[in-house]
Amino acid sequence: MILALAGGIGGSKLLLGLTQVMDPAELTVIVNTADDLILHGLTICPDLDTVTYTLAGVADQERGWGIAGDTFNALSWLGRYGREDWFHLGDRDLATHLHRTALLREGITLTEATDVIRRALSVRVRILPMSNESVSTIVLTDHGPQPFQAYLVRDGARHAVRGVRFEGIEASRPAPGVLEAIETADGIILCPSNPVISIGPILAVPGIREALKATRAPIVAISPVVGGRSLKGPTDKFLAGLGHEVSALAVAQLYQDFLDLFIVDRLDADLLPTIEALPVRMRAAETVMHNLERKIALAKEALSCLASFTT
Ligand code: FO1
Repeated sequence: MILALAGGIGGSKLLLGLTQVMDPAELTVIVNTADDLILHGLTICPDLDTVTYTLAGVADQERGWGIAGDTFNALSWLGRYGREDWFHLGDRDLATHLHRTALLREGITLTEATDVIRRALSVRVRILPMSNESVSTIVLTDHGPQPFQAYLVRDGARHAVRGVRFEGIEASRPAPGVLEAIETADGIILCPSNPVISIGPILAVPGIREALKATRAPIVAISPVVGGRSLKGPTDKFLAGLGHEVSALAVAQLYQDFLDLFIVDRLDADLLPTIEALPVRMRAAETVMHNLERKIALAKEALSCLASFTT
């Protein structure tokens, strides 16, 4: 069993590659839920949905989020009613949020609702939210604290980041199956997701980081930073805002207490002595996943790194 930890867009690309080179039924993914929001009375889980839609083959590949070919008629009517319309919920996507919200109101947990949705979309990968308790990323900016999606989407990530807070994290518990998956995995992969606001909240759920330190499974991470820049999304802003250097090395340092091997892009191959001094083994590979071939190649690389610990 291979376990992956993922945020939304970057994580999904690697997960798609993994499903092409291994049995999807032997893959479990723990997904960040601290980006979740309640809007129009609906529980919206962007990272869970991005992972599920990608693995179901219905994701909008261009944008990275939402459903391919979706329309936005309901959203434009919400706008006419004076409701917030900055978060672009497509008509089909809205059906997912209506369904999930109804399931939660009927009394099932987020873990169960996630499973119902992924099965309905014929996804064979087991998808686990990091926690059933609500955790919300609050971005501390030079314009005051902002909920994550307001900072990113409504305000276009234009305010300087000074820090982050994960509201509700102390009272959260790993969702059922999460600690067992870490304990029993044959190998663990940290996807190239934002280390601060995608992987960070997963690691901050009480018990998860400790379980990663204790597991016998080898742990491999892939850098989301290439040549000192994040390819997509605001990883660079968050690293810099929290006082870290924007480099693959800084990402390796955030994981060094449990990490066995770090995959960096070939552009960062010169980091070898510094990363291996942490001490974390390092491999350089093509990490930019422009197309399906690249996703598959990187997935194979990650699996071969994991296999190197058992042979
Ligand atoms: N990202 C945007 O940049 N603009 C949007 O309007 C937007 C809407 C949206 C709707 C549903 C969904 O599942 C994701 C959506 N995202 C949107 C992506 C999301 O804000 C972030 O990419 C993730 O939360 C970061 O992992």
